[in-house]
Amino acid sequence: MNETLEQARALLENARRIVAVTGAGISAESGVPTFRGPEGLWKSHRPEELATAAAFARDPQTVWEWYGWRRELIATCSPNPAHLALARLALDHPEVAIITQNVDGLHTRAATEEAGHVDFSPALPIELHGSINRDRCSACDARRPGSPVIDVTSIDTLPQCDRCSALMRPDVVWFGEVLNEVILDRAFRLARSADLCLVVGTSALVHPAASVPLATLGNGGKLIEINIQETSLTPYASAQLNAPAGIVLTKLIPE
Ligand code: BV8
Ligand code: ZN
Repeated sequence: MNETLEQARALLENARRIVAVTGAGISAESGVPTFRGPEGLWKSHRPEELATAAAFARDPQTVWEWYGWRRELIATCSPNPAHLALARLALDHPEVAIITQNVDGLHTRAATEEAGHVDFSPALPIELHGSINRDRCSACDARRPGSPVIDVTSIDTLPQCDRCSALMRPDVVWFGEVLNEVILDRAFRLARSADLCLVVGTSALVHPAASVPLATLGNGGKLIEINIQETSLTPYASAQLNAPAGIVLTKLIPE
């Protein structure tokens, strides 16, 4: 891997504009289960049963039970060296954007750890799929920080909107739901204008997020893939670093 690491280092040093596109794999070393890995979340659950608006309408208690469990688990996890390395890169290099599919908030916490508590920092991510730590009203557009513990004993004990009393839901994008247009447009614009895309810890299966790295390629940019497995993006990568993100990114972006 050393030769590839050298290649990746050279690409990073020469890059003018960099986007990092991350998936659940970047949080694996923090203890957040991925979706499709051997111990993945989907193994014990079925996406169509849980991560859809129809499932929530049919059985909000079960959907909230799953998100409540994930929220409590994520609260015990911390950013790992991979998140911190990307935050360092974004703070040290003038043109870096972190675009994440993850809803765990660990990039945001890494930005705060690396740069202190600021309202804006180049290390803050664009969250394509929302945030598990925020609640959104299922009827009006009220949002609020998510409650740490969800009482799922009955419909009446589930989180309700302070404004219109409708059920609150996790502020994430479910399958079959469109992504926020402004966020998606910004992600594609940044990817198109980048000359290097770092793709970290994603199976590249979920669209439209999986197409963001292709926007860099489509404009003549290069790809570095960091993943413990091959994906559909691997053939397009100028360097494929086949090892855990925490190890690779710390070598690539030393403290
Ligand atoms: C949309 C938030 C327009 C919720 C998520 C039929 C009907 C409707 C839609 C579709 C359809 N068929 C296809 C679609 C489109 C669908 C889609 O892409 N489906 C896929 C499964 C085929 N997309 C959508 O529905 C999107 N909306 O298209 O709207 C529309 C509307 C109506 C009809 C048609 C179209 C919305 C998608 C957003 C879904 N929400 N999350 C929640 O989290 O609960 S997606 C979910 O999967 C996560 O956000 C996650 O980020 C995402 C992708 O997964 P990955 O991050 O890649 O994670 P995964 O576990 O898969 O892989 C981990 C990787 O890490 C692996 O490669 C592994 O090797 C690697 N790894 C592990 N450890 C490490 C590591 N790498 C490095 N180091 C390590 N240590
Ligand atoms: Zn409401």
